[in-house]
Amino acid sequence: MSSKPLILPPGVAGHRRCHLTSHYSILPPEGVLESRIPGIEKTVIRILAAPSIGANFVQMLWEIKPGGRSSDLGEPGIEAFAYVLSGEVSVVTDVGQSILRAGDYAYIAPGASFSFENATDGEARVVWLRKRYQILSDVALPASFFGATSSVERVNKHTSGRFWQHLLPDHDTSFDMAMNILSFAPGTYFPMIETHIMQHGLYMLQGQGMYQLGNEDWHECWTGDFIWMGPFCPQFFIATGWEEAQYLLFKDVNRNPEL
Ligand code: UGY
Ligand code: MN
Repeated sequence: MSSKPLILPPGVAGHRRCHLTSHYSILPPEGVLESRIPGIEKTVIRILAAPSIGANFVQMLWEIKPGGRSSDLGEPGIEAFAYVLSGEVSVVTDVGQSILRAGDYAYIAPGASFSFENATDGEARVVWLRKRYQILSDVALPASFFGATSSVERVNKHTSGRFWQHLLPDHDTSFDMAMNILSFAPGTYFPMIETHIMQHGLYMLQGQGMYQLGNEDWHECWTGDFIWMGPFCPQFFIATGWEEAQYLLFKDVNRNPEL
């Protein structure tokens, strides 16, 4: 029998990883305790970002148990996005019903209805995001739709080994948010430290890496971690580990900053 040691990533640096500042947060999943929300049944809810920490959106993780379901979660003026991490969930919106599996998603237009049900005998895990839609007086509201990551093109924009998938229409100003999947081959990194007014809600889908957040803080992160980045938070990522790192990234876009 081989005596080769089994190497169990992901941690190569730090293990006290939870961190909250006024500019960003990093939340490893094990520390995010359960919430309850009226209208959602048989579902463990972990709230990851909310206006109370400075975010201009709400993001949460749902662990929907067999038989878990919701009433209509639509709210006037609020748009939403659901991304399935694992399992299978039936979703009903104003544009119909769909069975969503890992990598499938739904955009729910401002004010539109949304409800879900897990009719399987396994757990379904869903990332859920809500945001107050910023109306443009001369532009029609976007419409709800269902999508699948597997049919969204992977685009390489500049440095090699890094890819974007735009889950919502890119360069369509009726949308005031972007939801992108960013992928990084091991060892690849941003070409610059980003600083931008747009906020981020980042959910690590796969792999691991080192994130610079703020002026000089480095945080190791891996699958299942959540990061909120506030306006102008300096940010830089390098993928470590042996597999492609991937994260789902919310970004508020396409609007003139309010005065
Ligand atoms: O599009 C972005 O802002 C992206 N490159 N930022 C990030 O991944 N932190
Ligand atoms: Mn960014």
